[in-house]
Amino acid sequence: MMRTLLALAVVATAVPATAMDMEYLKSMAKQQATQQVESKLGLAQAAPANAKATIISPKNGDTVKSPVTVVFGLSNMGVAPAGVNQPNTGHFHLLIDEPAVNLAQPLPASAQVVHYGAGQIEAVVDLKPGKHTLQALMADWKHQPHNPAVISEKITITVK
Ligand SMILES: [Cu+2]
Repeated sequence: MMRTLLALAVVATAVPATAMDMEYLKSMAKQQATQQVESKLGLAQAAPANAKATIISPKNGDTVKSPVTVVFGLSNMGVAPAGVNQPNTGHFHLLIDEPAVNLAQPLPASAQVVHYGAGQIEAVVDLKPGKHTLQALMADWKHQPHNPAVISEKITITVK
């Protein structure tokens, strides 16, 4: 193992970095520095460009039976478990029946603000009969919504 590492280190230093590599390394360093500052100050992570959260299922207007399986969708960003500080990622939260949330603060956990901190992309929720609204909201490793918040359209469903 040690021998392999040494061999890799030699190869890495022997190959000169191309201009593109340098640009990549510089952007990575900048990203890491930004991330450290965000962590220290407890600031929201920047949302990746064009990041979009959706609820794939159920569909707006659907009539369903409880428990309801909710399938989340995400584009242009990744899913990471809570506690894992990785740029351009987050974990899903389900907002049930329009809870009041402050997007500038870490999200509280409640029956109406459900965290999927293991990185789940599907959830099963118990809902009472009647109309309910559902909305998916991403937040970073410290449960802080991104800036700007990556939040889905709000859907309304009826539970039989
Ligand atoms: Cu969370």
